[in-house]
Amino acid sequence: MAKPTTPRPPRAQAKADSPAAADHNRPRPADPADYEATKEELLEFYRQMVLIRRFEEKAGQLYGLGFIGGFCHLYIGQEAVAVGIQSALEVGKDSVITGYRDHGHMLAYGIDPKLIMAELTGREAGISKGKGGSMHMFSVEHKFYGGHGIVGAQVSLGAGLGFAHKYNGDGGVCVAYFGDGAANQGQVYESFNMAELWKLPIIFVIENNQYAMGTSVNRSSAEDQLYRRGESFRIPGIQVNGMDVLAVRGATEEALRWVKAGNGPILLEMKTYRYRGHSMSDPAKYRSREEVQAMRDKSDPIEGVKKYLAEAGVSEDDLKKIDQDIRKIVSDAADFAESSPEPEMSELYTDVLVEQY
Ligand SMILES: Cc1ncc(C[n+]2csc(CCOP(=O)(O)OP(=O)(O)O)c2C)c(N)n1
Ligand SMILES: [Mg+2]
Repeated sequence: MAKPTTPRPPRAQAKADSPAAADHNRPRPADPADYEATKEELLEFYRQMVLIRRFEEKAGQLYGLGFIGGFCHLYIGQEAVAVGIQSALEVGKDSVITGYRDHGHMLAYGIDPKLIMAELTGREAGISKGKGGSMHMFSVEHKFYGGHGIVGAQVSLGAGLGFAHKYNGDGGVCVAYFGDGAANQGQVYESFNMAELWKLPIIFVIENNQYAMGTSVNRSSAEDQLYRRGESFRIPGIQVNGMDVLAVRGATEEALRWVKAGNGPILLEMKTYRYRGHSMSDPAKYRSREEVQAMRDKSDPIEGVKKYLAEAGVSEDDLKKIDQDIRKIVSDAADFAESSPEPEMSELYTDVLVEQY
């Protein structure tokens, strides 16, 4: 039986003098090509993705042992997104903002794993003095603006960061990451409107990991092709294989060209997948083990970059050396995070906003 087609109302015509009518001649971003990485760049992508994976595994263990309290959302499976995008940015010039699944983005911005791990264990040496925890980490020095627990809030704040880049004329671009679930939040669209109207230098990145807590994107989204979500604001969108670091980097290059040419925002939908539950307390009963295993087997981003490395003539032994280095970095970070002191009680009264704005 033929699938019933959705009835459509007649098409509206744009008025001749409306901006929409003038849009016909507007340039479009080019279809991005996969990035052509040098051997050194491939090695660096591998190193960073393995660092994120091992760091997150260790964080999961420390959580299980009771060293980490509160919420903890792991990024395992999504590594190619943060690494592919942020390798194209300039740390300290381009700003990054994301949600609560933020450890990977911090690592990809070169922030010291020790300071991140110590933040997770709530220690004074943590990047937010142990007072932010997993979801609320910042490094203004790196222009990494968190770490946000309110779903979608980072998109509006990101538009503000984009505005600041434009206002200050500092040549920076903001990257605002958010999830497939956050993409259904109202403030996202208010931000899209302002960002396009004011031609803000911002790349909106939807990390479509297929689930918002226990709800799959197809169950929650009337339009599940999320790269199209900017269309009614005339923000172009590109759908990207977020499990392939070279595809991610290639799309980021195109997005940066678009934004830096003064065209305003662009939307990248990264099709990706999280291997772990939503947070450490999620038994993930809403999907089958087979589904997760199939993703790991067929699309793992680290295995993917290994194939590129083999083609570039890099041996297994070279990779083992990197693996060992990373294991040491992560275990040193964990030792530091377990052994450094907790904040003084007086710290409870600092960094508290009391002024009125
Ligand atoms: C405004 C708001 N509503 C609801 C929540 C509860 N909540 C936390 S995470 C989440 C799901 C978000 O999913 P998604 O945007 O896909 O991001 P992911 O966790 O997959 O990275 C929800 C509903 C919240 N933190 N903030
Ligand atoms: Mg999601």
